[in-house]
Amino acid sequence: MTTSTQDTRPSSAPAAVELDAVIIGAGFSGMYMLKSLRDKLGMKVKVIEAGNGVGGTWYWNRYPGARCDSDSYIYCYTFDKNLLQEWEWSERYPEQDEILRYLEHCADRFDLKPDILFGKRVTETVYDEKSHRWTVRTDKGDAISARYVIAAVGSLSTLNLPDYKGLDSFKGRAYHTSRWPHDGVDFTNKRVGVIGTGATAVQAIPEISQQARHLTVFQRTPNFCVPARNGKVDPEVTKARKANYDTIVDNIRKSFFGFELSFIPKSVLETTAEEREAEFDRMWGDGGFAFWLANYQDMFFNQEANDVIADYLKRKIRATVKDPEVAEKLIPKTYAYGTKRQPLDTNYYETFNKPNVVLVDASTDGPIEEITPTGILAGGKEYELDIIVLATGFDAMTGPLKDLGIRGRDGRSLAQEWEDGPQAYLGLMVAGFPNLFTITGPQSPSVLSNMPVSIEQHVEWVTECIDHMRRNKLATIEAMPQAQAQWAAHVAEIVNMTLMPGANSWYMGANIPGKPRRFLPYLGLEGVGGYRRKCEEVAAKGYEGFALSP
Ligand code: NA7
Repeated sequence: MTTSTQDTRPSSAPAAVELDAVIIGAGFSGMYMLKSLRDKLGMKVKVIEAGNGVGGTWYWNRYPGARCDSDSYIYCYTFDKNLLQEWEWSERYPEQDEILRYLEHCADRFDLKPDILFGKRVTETVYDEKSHRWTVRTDKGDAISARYVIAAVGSLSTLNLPDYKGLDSFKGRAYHTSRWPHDGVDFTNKRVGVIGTGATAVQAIPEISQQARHLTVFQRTPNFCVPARNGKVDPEVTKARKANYDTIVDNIRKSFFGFELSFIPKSVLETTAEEREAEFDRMWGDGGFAFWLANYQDMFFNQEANDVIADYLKRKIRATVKDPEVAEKLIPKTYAYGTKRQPLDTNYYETFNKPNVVLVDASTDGPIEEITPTGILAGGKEYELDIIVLATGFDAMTGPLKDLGIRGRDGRSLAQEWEDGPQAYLGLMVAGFPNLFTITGPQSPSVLSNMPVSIEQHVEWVTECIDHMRRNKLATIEAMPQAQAQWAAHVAEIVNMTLMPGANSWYMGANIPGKPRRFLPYLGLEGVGGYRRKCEEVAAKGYEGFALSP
């Protein structure tokens, strides 16, 4: 590879470096995409990465308590059998720094770093119809021309920074959880405010409360939390898993959500109180996503069934939180269980029993009105703070793609095309944007699955597709508008059979003011397994629904 990474010419008109493909992002997906295109297909490829290291999500999200909510033995690459055997995870759920170490190890093992341009943010991604090539420009003045662009930018990487009045006037320190200082934050003796109670805050709050002098939690919507039950994994279990990895990998690929989990195949309404209580106790005791993703099969479809399951969780909150008023504030009342992302907790509810922790709930105490030089004003009361932690989440799924300045045929902007919500055939390609692939993009299972499973599936599908193009001397592949519209209708039809649209979740785009209310990922009736089969069928039928041109 000879591409210069040090182009110092002015950003106005640099001569574009010619490559076969550009990958944007060096997280789980971008790293595997690079390995596949470069090593399997022998293509000239570079990755452009905004961070100064690999890791994506795990490079940026360094807040206290940051760890994965998927079990470590399946939160990893599965394409390399030796790697699966050799790597040892220290706990059931890997912590941020351990996952980052793993990804660093993979980058070195597969010699990826020489082909990654670090510390450069993509500002423009523009298609030229005459040459059938894309030009990708960065904030550092690079210009790369390539036949293919693969956006591997992650689904949760564009942060949601609420536009609070007075945020700039705050005299203490304020940090968003996904832009955490690399040398950490010292909370000793500090009065800390955490805004948000999503999956991130649920991990961070118990950790911060151990160090801070005082912690105020500003909650807009409470969540149903389930214990993670992290800890060391029995070495015998690990040994058995390693001996059985082929079957495990096959299982998760064919599964509903990319885990070794499946729904209980009956209605909760057909059970006796004793029977279901025993099942709930079992799932609660196991910890992890089982309560959410392997509960009774009607949980996502039937409000009455959902109420029965939610009641168990409400009882758990009331039994754990000593102050009944605080417990009531922590109990969700406005949406069905499971329709917002399930946070996994370690002592989250117990934290509210601590004398140094206060909960300020938007609906009962009043919402945040503004940030003052000395704290947060909410419900007419000022809470004095030294540090504010914004655990306010992301402009999920579409945000990272809209940030790339993508312009396709006729100069059409992807951001404008998606003004009323995203449309993408199979969540992989968008009509009018030839040779541009989106790994775990909107309208694919993506965030509704164990991410590495969906990432590997997309990377492998894209690699095969590009291989097909090259072998058949084809210049462009592009989603057909009709196939795309049918897919969007299918995505909507399925989700409308569930309770999911009723929640103000980031899945629905409801966390971002002005964002259209659309369900962003794809919840297939047969999960990631069925979706994988569909993608394979499309390819086997000569890329049905795509236009391929010589
Ligand atoms: P989430 O799940 O979007 O949580 C963000 C939290 O911040 C949530 O409680 C929000 O309340 C709250 N929030 C967002 N904007 C505001 C404003 N303007 N005022 C007050 N409160 C606000 O993000 P996370 O980082 O926790 O998790 C994201 C995903 O990362 C997670 O699901 C995993 O997949 C990994 P809301 O519920 O919207 O009312």
